[in-house]
Amino acid sequence: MKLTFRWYGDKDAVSLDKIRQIPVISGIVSAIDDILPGEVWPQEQIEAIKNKANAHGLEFEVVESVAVHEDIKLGEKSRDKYIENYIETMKRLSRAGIKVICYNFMPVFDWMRSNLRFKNEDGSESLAYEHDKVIKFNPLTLSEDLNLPAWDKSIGKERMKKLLDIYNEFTDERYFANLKYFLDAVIPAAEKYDIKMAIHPDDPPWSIYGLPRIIGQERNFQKFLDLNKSAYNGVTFCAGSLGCYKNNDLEKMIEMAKGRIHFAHLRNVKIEGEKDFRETAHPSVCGSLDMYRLVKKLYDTGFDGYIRPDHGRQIWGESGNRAGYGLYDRALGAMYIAGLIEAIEKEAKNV
Ligand code: DNO
Repeated sequence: MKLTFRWYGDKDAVSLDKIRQIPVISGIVSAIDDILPGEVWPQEQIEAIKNKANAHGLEFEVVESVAVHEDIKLGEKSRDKYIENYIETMKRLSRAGIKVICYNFMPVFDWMRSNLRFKNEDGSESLAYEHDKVIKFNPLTLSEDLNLPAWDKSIGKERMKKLLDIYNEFTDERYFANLKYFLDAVIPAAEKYDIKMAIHPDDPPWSIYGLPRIIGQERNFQKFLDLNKSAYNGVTFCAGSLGCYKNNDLEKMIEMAKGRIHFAHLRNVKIEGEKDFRETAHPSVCGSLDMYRLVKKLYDTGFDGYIRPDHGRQIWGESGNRAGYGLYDRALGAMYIAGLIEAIEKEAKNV
């Protein structure tokens, strides 16, 4: 297993100089900043990220994310052109040595929270989700109030309204069919270029504003894996996204996706209601998930891919970073995960 760390490029308050000082981090997970979904990634910009990482003794083998253009999700005629662009980007990424692409198929919004500064008892701050609050937000003006990295801020109000109207007519089946169309087109390219595709679960894995959000509940998990049975059609095992839904049995889901998990995001959440949760520090004792058992299950099922710590709390007065992506708490998370891995590996090998 390789422990990695997300880096948001030159504008990231968490610089590569800092990341390289976290022990046992082998590489960064990154993407070209500010590129619009659907555009072909310029080779020089891909190489530039790689060169910067390498100059700091870090690898660049995982991209998070290559965004899927909305027309592909909608199943518009223009999707073929965007799929072609996607495949060209994959080809260029493979030239730079990229092994895994993390992407998602969430309509319109990426991940969602209701509070970016939930005050914990110890004075730290967490990202939190309360469903009643989220559904009261006006989705048309949401990105003015909430600044979540990964949201496409180029969608104006009018387009947003249109999208919401169109998606409200969608059934999950139709959305699955559009995902299958995308997978059947890109997975042969993934095989050719030896790049593993790792879909990120919807976060949280339930519908909001009537949008189809189909990835992340156990009942749909096998269905996703069966859409295209290539081992290159895999998942990002995001413990926090999957773990905030109380009906998910995470260890069972690891078993289901054996050999198809190409990337893991490990973080803990505290489930506080049917559809309410708060992000916590990484250790098991802090949240609802047993992180030891998850890492152990990953190890026992032969997972040998990339892991990264996920969102951190805001601690020690850190400021100026993207929501969830400060340095301190993620570095603590990385060390905790590194400890779990060392113990599990040594115990298994009896050393
Ligand atoms: C949130 C991230 C997501 C993720 C994308 C992958 O912190 O985990 O934004 O990068 O959904 O496409």
